[in-house]
Amino acid sequence: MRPVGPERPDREDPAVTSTTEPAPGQGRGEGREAPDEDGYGFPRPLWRGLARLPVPPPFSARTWRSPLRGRWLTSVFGLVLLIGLPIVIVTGFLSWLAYGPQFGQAIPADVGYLRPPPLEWPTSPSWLYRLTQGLHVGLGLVLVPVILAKLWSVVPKLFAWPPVRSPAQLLERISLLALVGGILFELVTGIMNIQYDYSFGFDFYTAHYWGAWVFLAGFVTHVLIKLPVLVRALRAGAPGRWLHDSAEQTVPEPPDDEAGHGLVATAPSAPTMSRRALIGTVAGGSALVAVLSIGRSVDPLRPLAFLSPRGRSYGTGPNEFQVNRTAFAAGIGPGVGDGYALVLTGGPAGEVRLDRAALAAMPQHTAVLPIACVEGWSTVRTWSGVRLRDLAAAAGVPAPANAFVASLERAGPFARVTLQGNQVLDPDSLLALRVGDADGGPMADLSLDHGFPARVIVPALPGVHNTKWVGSIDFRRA
Ligand SMILES: Nc1nc2c(c(=O)[nH]1)N[C@H]1C(S)=C(S)[C@@H](COP(=O)(O)O)O[C@H]1N2
Ligand SMILES: [Mo]
Repeated sequence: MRPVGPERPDREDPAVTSTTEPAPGQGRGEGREAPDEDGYGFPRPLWRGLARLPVPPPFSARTWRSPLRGRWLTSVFGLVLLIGLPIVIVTGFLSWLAYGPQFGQAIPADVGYLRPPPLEWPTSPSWLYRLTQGLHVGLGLVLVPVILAKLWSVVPKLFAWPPVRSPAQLLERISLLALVGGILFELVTGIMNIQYDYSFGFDFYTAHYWGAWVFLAGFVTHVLIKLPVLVRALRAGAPGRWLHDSAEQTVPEPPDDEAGHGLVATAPSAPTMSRRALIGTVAGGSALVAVLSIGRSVDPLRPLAFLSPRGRSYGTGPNEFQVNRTAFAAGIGPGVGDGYALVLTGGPAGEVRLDRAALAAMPQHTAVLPIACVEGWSTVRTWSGVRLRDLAAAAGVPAPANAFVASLERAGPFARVTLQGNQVLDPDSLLALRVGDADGGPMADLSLDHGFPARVIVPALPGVHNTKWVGSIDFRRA
């Protein structure tokens, strides 16, 4: 191991070696930069004056001594996030769109000018929402170690002194507030939501939606400013032979051009870990999160889903799959089937009532469809029941513009839904009465927890809108 003393960085660093060492107690920045390349803008005397102030750690450049930090390392993590985060962002906004903003049922409902273009959420492919929302939650979780590593790699900049060096840089630093604050807020609220922890006391959907715009603004600004830096750093290549260097052989990156304000330590300590080990640890963390999360969406791997909330309800037999809101929680008792009759309205003849025998006597259709919750879990089941379009015809509205479905559940935010016309008319859209596994196993009546006597199941529809314990459907013309 090479001894690397704080007062004698053993590398060619013109910014340090060409000037005198700061006396003890003197602030960072003092005398470190070549006079005309210090990056100070208007009003220059102010920033230079600030730079001369003695500052304590962590604002002193000597606080941050990891020899691994530098533009190359930050750019490696940055590249992963540059590819991954746009997928998380886009799938997040798609989830908002999939909730049906045209019916005011996206959350938040009123988004003013930030209203994405109206879009009829498709019913095909049936796994569309399963994919987009699985990516949103799954990739969001997998990127957590990378985000933490990226933040670690740039933390000296958080404490750069002076905090600002020009008006343009002030704007950049404000965008960093949106970037870092935004991503941490989105991660914390998103993770709490999939853990069913609502202790933050505000509406999750609303906060997560607006937080996403704040983050997006910071992200776009940051990419515009930093993309050239990232490309240059990656082109320049890694210091040393990063894949082969041991900790002892690991050398610091060449100094950044922002002497005293950059990522490379001005007084690096001896390496305790190689770059390969650091990147491998972060990748391993992401892989571990992936392994512990995949069971949320892949049924045979469900026992691996250690990151899912424990102690959630499951059914038995053909009904053995995740229960989001139990019948008990929804105030639905075992007597719900007694005297049950589905009420259809909207047609010229007025109300049509169908009891269970009448529903069972109609043509039964079977479809293998996923149920995919906004919280990221999903499962594929075989469902059978009456086509929604057959019910529309029975009500006397064969081509409805949309349909309003109401559950027997009284309260509850998800006790009702408006379905688009294409969602009512898809041949696989069902009022399901029975369910089985995805592989053609035996079928059984829906359990009480899964929506007995009847529930909605529509291809590509967010899980939340597959209403359980359906009491009535109103088919609406234009
Ligand atoms: N009436 C009613 N239907 C509901 C809900 C509800 O709270 N009330 N929850 C929805 C949500 S959020 C999901 S993900 C699915 C889950 O269906 P499952 O519990 O049968 O798996 O049901 C949906 N249907
Ligand atoms: Mo859900």
